[in-house]
Amino acid sequence: MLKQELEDGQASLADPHFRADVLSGLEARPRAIPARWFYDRRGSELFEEITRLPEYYPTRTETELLRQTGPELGALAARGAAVVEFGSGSSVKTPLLLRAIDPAAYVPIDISGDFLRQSAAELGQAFPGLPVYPVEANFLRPVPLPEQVTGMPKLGFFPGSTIGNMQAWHAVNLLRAMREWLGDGARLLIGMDRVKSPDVLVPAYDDAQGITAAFNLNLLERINRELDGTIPVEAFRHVALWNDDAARIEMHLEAVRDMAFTVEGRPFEMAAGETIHTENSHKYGRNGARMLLRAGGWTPIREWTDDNDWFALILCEA
Ligand code: AVJ
Repeated sequence: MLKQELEDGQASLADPHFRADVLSGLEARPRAIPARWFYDRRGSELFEEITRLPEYYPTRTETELLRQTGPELGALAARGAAVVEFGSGSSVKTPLLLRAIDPAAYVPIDISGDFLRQSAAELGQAFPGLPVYPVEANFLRPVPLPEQVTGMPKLGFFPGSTIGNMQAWHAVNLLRAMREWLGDGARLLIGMDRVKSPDVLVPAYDDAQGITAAFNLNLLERINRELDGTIPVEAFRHVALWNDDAARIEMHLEAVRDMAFTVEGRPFEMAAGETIHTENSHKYGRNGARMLLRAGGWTPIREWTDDNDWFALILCEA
């Protein structure tokens, strides 16, 4: 709360993790800054806009899958389950799941307290009888679940292909950690984006309206705002490319001219054509997805995809 207020004012109280990631990321070769720093207030708004773009198929495809599979999911879910969502919840997908499952409790876990409280309050209104226990935590570290849900069977919900942001080793660690927190007998419903033609993938990350470019460039604005940076944002170009060897979309920010700037007083130089790597979005084929889940300690038991096989919703068992 305090930090948010300061972000809106003139003062800057930088998140020490943001500061460390940016400074070490700009010093590294190749330069790289983790994708999680996209999501300040402006970045979250731009991401919302991305999800409505004609080229960005994942959100609408996954939402439609949830709509279609709701009744079947309801039949598969344990009675009296607690739904544990990794991320603070989407205003569209989460209600679809909750309506289908009719759970005994809902536990959203998110790093951003602001978003968490807001979406928890909205869900509480839409589902008056449902106990909501928000947990403000980074789910990349051990998460203590609220004691109110101790005896309940757990259904983890990890939509949006967020797992795609992680390298495979990191994704496996996270899946194993989720299995630990949710316990024996738990289930996990996860959304994973499929490998497909670069003709579909690249425009999804480089849209005609330039919203994804603005989302990427906002990271530089955020650095200037919060870390007292002097980065010439207009001298950077958004780049989205398909890396076939790594089966991922990569986003980069490319310097279009030689430049020098400072961040928190530290000097940096970049030559024309040099890039900062800002995001990986891994895509998985049918077998690769199942292998990743198994490596993470989960057994896939049911899978739903759209007619194009562009996106998969996979239900797993611990
Ligand atoms: C939120 C990580 C799933 O990788 O598709 C969208 C983020 N980046 N456009 C994705 C994103 C650029 C998104 N995830």
